[in-house]
Amino acid sequence: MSDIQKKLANLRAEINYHLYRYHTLDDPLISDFEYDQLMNELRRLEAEHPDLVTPDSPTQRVGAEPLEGFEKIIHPIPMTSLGNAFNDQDMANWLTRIERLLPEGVTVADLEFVVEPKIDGLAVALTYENGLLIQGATRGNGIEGENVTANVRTIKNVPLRIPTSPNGPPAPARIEVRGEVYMPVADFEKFNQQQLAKEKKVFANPRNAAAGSLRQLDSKITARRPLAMFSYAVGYVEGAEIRTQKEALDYLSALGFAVNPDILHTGDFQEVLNFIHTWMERRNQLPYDADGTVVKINNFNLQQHLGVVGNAPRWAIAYKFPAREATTKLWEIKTNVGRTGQITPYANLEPVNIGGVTVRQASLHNFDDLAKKDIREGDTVVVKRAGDVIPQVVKPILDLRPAGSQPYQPPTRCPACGEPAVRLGDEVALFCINAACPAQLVRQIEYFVSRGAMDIDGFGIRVGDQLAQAGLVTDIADIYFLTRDQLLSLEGFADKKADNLLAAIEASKQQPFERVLIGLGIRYVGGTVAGLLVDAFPSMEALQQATQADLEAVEGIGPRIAESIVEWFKRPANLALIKKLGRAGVALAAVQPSGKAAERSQSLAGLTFVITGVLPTWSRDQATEFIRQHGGKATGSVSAQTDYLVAGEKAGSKLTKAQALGIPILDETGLRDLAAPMTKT
Ligand code: JCF
Repeated sequence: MSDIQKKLANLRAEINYHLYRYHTLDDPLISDFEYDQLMNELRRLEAEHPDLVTPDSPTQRVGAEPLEGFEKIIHPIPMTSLGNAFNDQDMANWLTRIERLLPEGVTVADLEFVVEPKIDGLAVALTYENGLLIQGATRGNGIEGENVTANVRTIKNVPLRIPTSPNGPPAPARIEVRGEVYMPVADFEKFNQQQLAKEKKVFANPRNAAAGSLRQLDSKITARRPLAMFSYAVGYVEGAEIRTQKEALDYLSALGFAVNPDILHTGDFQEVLNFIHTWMERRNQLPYDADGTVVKINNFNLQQHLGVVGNAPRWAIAYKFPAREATTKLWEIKTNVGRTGQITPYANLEPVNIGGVTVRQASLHNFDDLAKKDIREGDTVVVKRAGDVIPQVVKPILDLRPAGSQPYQPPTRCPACGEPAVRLGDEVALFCINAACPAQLVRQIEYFVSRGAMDIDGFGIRVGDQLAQAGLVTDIADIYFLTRDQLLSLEGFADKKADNLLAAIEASKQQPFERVLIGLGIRYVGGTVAGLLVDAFPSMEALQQATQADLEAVEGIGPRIAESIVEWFKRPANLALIKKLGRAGVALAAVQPSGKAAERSQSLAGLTFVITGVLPTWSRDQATEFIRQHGGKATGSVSAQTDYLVAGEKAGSKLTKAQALGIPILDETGLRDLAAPMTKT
C-alpha cells in the first residue's frame, strides 16, 4: 500500500467509526462540525486520487447511477418466513409440539428462548467478504430476492466494512447478515409531511415507506430516505463459531451492526409471555412499527434438530399483535363543523373490527387530502387505527371500485346552518363564517367549559347542545346569565342537577384570566400561548391594545399567532362578548401572586419540562399552567435541554426519546412534589 492509500484507509475507518457511534450507538464522540471536516478531507483526497476510491468509502453512501431493473439473487440458504400465533394458547401449543420433538434427555425445562419485537419492514440479507459489504438482497419470496446492493449501501447504520470499531472482533472470511430494513415512525411521519407539502406521494405506513424506498432503481433517491436496519440473524458464517441465537446477536452487535436493544433472553416461558404482553401494550412507545414479537429457541443444535416445515421453522414463531389496519366499505362521506367554523369530512363505514375495536366512522382529514387520494362513496378503503387516535381512512382500493362511481364533491354550504361554505385565504380547509351557526356555538361552549379552559363540572356537550337548541345560550357568555327555572325547563334537569350546574358555573368565575383567554378559542391560543400572553399583557384591555409588533416581541409568539390575535380583537362581535363576560364577573385580568403563593411560584424556576400522554387529573394545559405558575417552562419537544419529562398514560415517542437521552421522568404526583415538596402531607 502506498502512503496515500494508507492515509485514505485510516481516514475511512475513522469516519466509518464515527458514523457507527452516531447512527448505531446513538452516542457520537465528535461534533457534526468535526465530522464534516473529516468528510471534507476525505472528499478532497479522493478527488485528487479518483482511482483510489473504494466501495467502503463513506463518500459512496450517496447512491449510484440508476439501474434498468434489479438483478435476481438466489439465496444460498432460503430466507424462511414464520408461523403465527395470535394468543397465549397458540404459544402453549407451539411449545407442546416442540416438546414432543425434543431429542432424548432434553426437556422443556432446558429450553432457552430469545424474544424480540418483530419489526414491520422489509427483510434483507447482506453478504460481507473479508469484512467488505459485497451484496445486499431483499428476501423476495424467500428463495429468490432482488439485488439492492447500491440501495443498502446508502443506509446509514449499515456498515460498509466490518468490524466497525477498532475493538471489535476480526471480520470473518464470509458472513451473511439478515435483518429488517425499516423507517422509524418519527421519520416516517416527517417524511410524509414533506411529501404532502411537495404534493408528492405519501405512504400508508412505515412498512410501505421502507419497501418503496429500498426498491428504488435510483439509489440516490434511497439515500435521501430515512432508512435504518436492525440485524437479527446470521444466515451463514465462515471463520467464526456461533452456537446460539443470543451469541449471534452479541456477535452481530460486536461487529458493528445495529441490534434491537429490546431483546429478551430467558429460560422462563412465562417471562416470554409477559414480555410479549408488555410490548403489545407499549407498542406505541416503540420508535419503530412492530407487528408482533418473534420467539426463537436459543440453541442452534436444537434449532437444527427441530427443523423446518414448509417454509417456516419449527424453532421460531411470530406472536402477532392485533391488526391496526383493515379494509371495509365506505358508505358515505359526511361533514362536521368545528368550533372555528372549519368544515371537515369524515366517513361512515361498514362496521369493521380493527384490533378488537369496532370502527364505524373514520376521519378523512380535509377536502384537499380527500381529493388527492380520490376517495369516493362506495369505495372499499383501508382504515387505520393507531393507538388512541381517531381512526383514519388511508386510501381507496382502486381495483375494487364499483363501476360508475363519481369523485366526491365538497359541500358548497355549511351542513349545520346552510350558509355558504368558503375558503379563507390560502387555507386548505372550508369554513362556515356564519357567526350564528348553531354547530359552531355548541363546539364553542364545549371548548369554553372544558377541563383545559373554564373547567365547569357537569357541563358536557349534551348540555351545550340542549342550551343552544332551546335558544337559552347564543354565545358563551350567556351561560353566566342562566337561571334555575331555565335549566329546569330542559329535559333531564331536576332540582339537584340544576343547582349543581349553577354552582359549577358560579365557581368558574374564580378561574384565572389565563383560563378565560384559553376558553375564547382564539386560533393558536392554547395553554402555552395563553401563558405567554398573560405574562406580557396581564389584562384583556392590554391584550386588546397590543399591536402585531407588540405581540411578536414576546418570545414564543410568531407572526401567525400574532395575526390571529389581532384579527380576533378586530371583530365587533368578539368585543361585545368580552364586555358581556366582564359583566358576568369573569376574570379579565391576571391577579399578581402575593405572599406565600409568590414564594412558592419560583420553585421550578430555570427548569424546562415536556408533558406527554394522558395525566390522571390534569389536562395538558393545566399541567403547563402549573409549571408556569411555579416559574418553570413547558415546551413541546424533548431535547438535551429538557430537564424533566412529565409522562401520563399512553405516552409515546417522547417518552422513548426521553429515556434514550436519560432525562428523568415524572408522573403528575412527581411534578407536584417537585414544585411544592413542603406541602406534601
Ligand atoms: O423483525 C422481524 N421482522 C423478524 C423477522 C425478526 C426475526 O428474528 C425473524 C424474522 C423472520 C424470520 N426471524 C426469522 C427466522
